[in-house]
Amino acid sequence: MIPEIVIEKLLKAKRVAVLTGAGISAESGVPTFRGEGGIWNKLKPEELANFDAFMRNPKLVWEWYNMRKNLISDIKPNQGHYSLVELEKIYGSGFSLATQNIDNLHIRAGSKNVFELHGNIERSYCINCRKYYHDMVIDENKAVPYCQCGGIIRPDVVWFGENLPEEEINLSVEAAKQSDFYFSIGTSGNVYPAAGLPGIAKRNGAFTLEINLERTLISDEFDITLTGKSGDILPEIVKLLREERT
Ligand code: BJW
Ligand code: ZN
Repeated sequence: MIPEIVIEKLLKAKRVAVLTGAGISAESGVPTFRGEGGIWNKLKPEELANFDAFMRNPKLVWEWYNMRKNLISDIKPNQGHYSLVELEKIYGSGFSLATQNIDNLHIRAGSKNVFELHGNIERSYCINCRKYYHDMVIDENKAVPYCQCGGIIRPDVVWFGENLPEEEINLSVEAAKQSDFYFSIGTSGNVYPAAGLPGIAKRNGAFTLEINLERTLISDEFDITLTGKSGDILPEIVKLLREERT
């Protein structure tokens, strides 16, 4: 059940900004990091998601990313992703989507104005000469890919202690500040600076809505938290919004 105020605020809104996290892809079959079924209940982030861990054991880290890359290539976006494509059609250039996900599913679903805060698993780069590689096929026997220059190649993702891509985070902060309505979908709110975006939106006057299976560390930043699956709640919101707009 969607509270009436959500649709009222969306009808008035000119600018709608969205933050997504691993939860929006869970219904496509991508495991989340934390919470029920989270990969970090078994694997430790500090052993995989930082540069020192990569340099210590690049083979292990590449195995992890290759495993996830294979998983992602076999799956499809879900109704949550597609509903955000519908919202972009409604709000046009007033819509933007900041995602912490590296799985490319928003782009594959058809979202256009997407800011990838933590990189993209389909890109890699050489840590020596910064040459970029797209959709790199890794030689299973080598396990760790090297550039022509001899440098080691790493996934183009953002690990702990690393800066987020400047343009992406700046545009996401600007979108949060300018938004009339801010959605936070399927993120636990553990990881900054992304987790700070809903608070920025709220302090700048946006109506803020969280969609998650459960309350999170940042639930207090929201006017409303809807508990449930994003793949159920988002299509319902889009349906009600379309009905009211006609
Ligand atoms: C559903 C659902 C369904 C399930 N429907 N919902 C301020 C305070 C404290 C610390 C810091 C701070 N500022 C910076 C830091 C340090 C650090 C940080 O935040 N640490 C905290 C853990 C304490 N941040 C950084 O280091 C960042 N860089 C930075 O700040 O640079 C400046 C700097 C430089 C030098 C030194 C210090 C700072 C970089 C962060 C990079 C995060 N990288 C990762 C890995 C990316 C690559 C990869 O994917 O392999 O990004 S970590 C991992 O967590 C990944 C995710 O994008 C990120 C967030 O996770 P997310 O998306 O929220 O997923 P989950 O699993 O946590 O939650 C899923 C949610 O979905 C759950 O709530 C479920 O309930 C829900 N759910 N199914 C709806 N169907
Ligand atoms: Zn190189």
